[in-house]
Amino acid sequence: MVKLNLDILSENNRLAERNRGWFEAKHVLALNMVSSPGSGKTSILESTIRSMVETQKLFVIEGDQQTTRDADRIEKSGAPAIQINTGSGCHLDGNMIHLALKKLEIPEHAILFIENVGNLVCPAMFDLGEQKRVVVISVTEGDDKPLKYPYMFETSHLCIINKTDLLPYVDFKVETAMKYARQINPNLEFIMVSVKTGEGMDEWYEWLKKQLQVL
Ligand SMILES: Nc1nc2c(ncn2[C@@H]2O[C@H](COP(=O)(O)OP(=O)(O)O)[C@@H](O)[C@H]2O)c(=O)[nH]1
Ligand SMILES: [Mg+2]
Repeated sequence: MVKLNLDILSENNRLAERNRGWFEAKHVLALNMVSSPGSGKTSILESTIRSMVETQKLFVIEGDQQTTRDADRIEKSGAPAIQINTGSGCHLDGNMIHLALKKLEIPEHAILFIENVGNLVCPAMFDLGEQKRVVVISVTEGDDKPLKYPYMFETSHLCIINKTDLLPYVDFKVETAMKYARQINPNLEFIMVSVKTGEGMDEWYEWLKKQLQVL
């Protein structure tokens, strides 16, 4: 059983490296957006697309178990999107991204957002070849999530804390969440946002621009 798990992951890692080479050759910034269901990944992407699409080439791969709802939302906001339905699967993998890349026809210097299946466990195990992993948590989820799902926070580069407009109504201590996450990953960056009010979104756009500069 252990051997089988290792084999699945090593095959995925091989395919992820192939994707990473493809992104590097085309100077494409690929971001793997991970979170529990409902933390606001699609909402963040919709706002980002509306704000940046005039000046930046943006593409989205949407992962969900069923439906094309998120890809439809993304397309409405103005960027090409492809939906991958994983069925009973709880994460995207390197081969799914490889197949989606063939269909999307992404030009050089684009940003590719990959919205993973909402789940703080399985997607952490599967490298997709992305340059950066962005974990989104929302203030309604509780500030102990970094302790309960450490591998996701350990493997992420940026943590977006969303729905700050709801902070007055919930028992979520931003400092506590950050402290727990830093215990696991001292290099993790944080941006606090509210998609609803727009607070913090400029900082996120600046972070994206900074990543493009170092490609
Ligand atoms: N109050 C509030 N609600 C939000 C915010 N961002 C997203 N939502 C809501 O949270 C729900 C889930 O958002 P969605 O983007 O579908 O999350 P996803 O499952 O991570 O893609 C939707 O009802 C959104 O309108 C926010 O900043 N503040
Ligand atoms: Mg979504």
